[in-house]
Amino acid sequence: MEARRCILIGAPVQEGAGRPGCDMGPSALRAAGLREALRELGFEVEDRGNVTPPPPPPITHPNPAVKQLPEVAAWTRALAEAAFEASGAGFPIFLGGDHSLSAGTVAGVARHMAQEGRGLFVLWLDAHADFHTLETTTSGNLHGTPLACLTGQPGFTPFMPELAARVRPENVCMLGLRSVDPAERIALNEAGVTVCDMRAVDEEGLAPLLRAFLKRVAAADGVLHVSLDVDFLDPDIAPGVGTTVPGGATLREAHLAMEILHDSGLVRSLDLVELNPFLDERGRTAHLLVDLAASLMGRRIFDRQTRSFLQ
Ligand code: NNH
Ligand code: MN
Ligand code: MN
Ligand code: MN
Repeated sequence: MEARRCILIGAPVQEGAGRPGCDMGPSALRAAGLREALRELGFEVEDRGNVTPPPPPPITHPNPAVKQLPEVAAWTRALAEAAFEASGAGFPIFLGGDHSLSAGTVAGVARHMAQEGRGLFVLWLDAHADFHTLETTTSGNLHGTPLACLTGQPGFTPFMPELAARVRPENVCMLGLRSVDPAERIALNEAGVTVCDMRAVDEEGLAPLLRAFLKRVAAADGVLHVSLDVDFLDPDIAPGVGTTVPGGATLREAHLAMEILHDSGLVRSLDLVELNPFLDERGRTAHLLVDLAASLMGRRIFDRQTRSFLQ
């Protein structure tokens, strides 16, 4: 991969969320200056525009709660292909769109990394676990299912596209968790995912929790995909999301996570998901996401290694 090339891929998916508006996410992130922020950091930026899904396949699921499965399946197929291609050409940033899109993006990145013989690890920054299967979801909103799909939990075949590469549950770390449904609790007790809920963040601090996970990624010679759900952040600083949960990450916790991730050198791809510009306040949440992406890609005030201010 060309280390200094960022590839922007718009994924205006809203069929997985409970309320409309996430389809405007990619536009809002562009309007908030994502491309310019990355250029300032010295990246070449290639914006591939928005992905268009194929026609939805004629599928229905026995769980009557499930909403818009054909549409989400179509998005997943298209995004897995786009992500596979982009991860061979640079550092892809996927502009959501609701979180159901990650079933496609992460699968595509995992397929590329498998070809390179690198195991893919995933950091899931989210208030929610997104660990429902098609059988267990009660809201029927498929943005509550992508992590279960990606890690090969039962029942997604033959409804969702067959994934070329799965992510091992042991390679997943959830950070920021504070809303987990009963069926997700049961599944997570079996799965072997690393869980850092907000209590762990409060008591132990975000930095040591994240560093422990990054140490495992490095020890396995793995690479990392970061999936950032807006509701990871506290709603006081990030109102532009449909599923606010109080008690989220602060501004500095979120930036610190991004700065530590940058310094690790392990991150190869990023999802920015669940931004709903219809619910935002004058672009505030979109700007915050751009700033967080910039921190992840290397923006800082003072370089601690060289003890100097960067130009
Ligand atoms: N667990 C809930 C559900 O399945 C909420 C999922 N909503 C999210 N996930 N925003 O990140 O409906
Ligand atoms: Mn590569
Ligand atoms: Mn989510
Ligand atoms: Mn969430």
